[in-house]
Amino acid sequence: MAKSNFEYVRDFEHETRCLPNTWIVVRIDGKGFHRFADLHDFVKPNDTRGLTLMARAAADVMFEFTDVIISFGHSDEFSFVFRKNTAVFNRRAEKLSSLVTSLFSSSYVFHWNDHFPDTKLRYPPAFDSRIVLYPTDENMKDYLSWRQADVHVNNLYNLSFWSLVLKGGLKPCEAELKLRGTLASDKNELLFQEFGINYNQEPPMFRKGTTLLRKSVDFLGKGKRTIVMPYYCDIIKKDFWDTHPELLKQGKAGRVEFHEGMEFFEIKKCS
Ligand code: DGT
Ligand code: MG
Ligand code: MG
Repeated sequence: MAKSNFEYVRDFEHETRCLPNTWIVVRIDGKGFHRFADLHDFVKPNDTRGLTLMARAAADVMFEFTDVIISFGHSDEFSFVFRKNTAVFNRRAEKLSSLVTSLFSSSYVFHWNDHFPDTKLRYPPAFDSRIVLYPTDENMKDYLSWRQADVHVNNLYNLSFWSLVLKGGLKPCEAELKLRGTLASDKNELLFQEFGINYNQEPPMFRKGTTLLRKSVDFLGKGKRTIVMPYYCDIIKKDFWDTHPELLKQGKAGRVEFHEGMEFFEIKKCS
């Protein structure tokens, strides 16, 4: 086929391939979610509806990208870890990052009404994204540990701050001043002494963030299905990786037994 005179402009296109044999992490984060959460009356400091909606959108990303072996999120962010040997889109960074982000954003809007039936979505939310490559298993595990440690630090601070403001009647600047320079133990003590809150009894979803894993489950003889299961557990300790050995082996989805009340996500399409 004859080429047009304009064909040369293709030479200006540039693509970045993620290095082979490295864990690919795509992290998305809500743009201006401080304002978004306020405008949509999110419960402070943690809104279960918003956090579950984030997990729902992340599960859709995992259904589309089956090479994502684990994802982890809290607040307005989610990290997706692609297996080291993934060949999806020839490991093209822009393709991966942009598709994960746009699918996440559209799924967030698609499922909004299920989670906020009484709240009109006031404007289309947006998410940014970045890609980071980790060469060793240890680096990748440390990355996830870093994100989970962040949940702990932020959640303890936010719970203390909002308890002082909403229950203690302090102005935000007074609460900030009171918490300045305090250690984790001081905040635990303050929560318990002033508000009767035992931090360790706060919902695990708030304290530990949400970890999503792909699992294969036999629905009581009705056949095996692949689901995405949320876990609200410690992912820093070795125990987590021992319990889910398929992750580091880059193997197939691990099996779980079905039980009543089990929490999981399945692909949802409009009928
Ligand atoms: P950015 O990411 O630089 O565009 O700015 P933000 O405003 O998204 O800041 P970021 O990502 O550092 O912090 C997340 C914000 O989202 C934080 O201000 C609190 C808000 N947020 C996230 N989840 C919840 C929630 O469950 N409840 C409430 N009230 N706010 C939340
Ligand atoms: Mg943000
Ligand atoms: Mg954030």
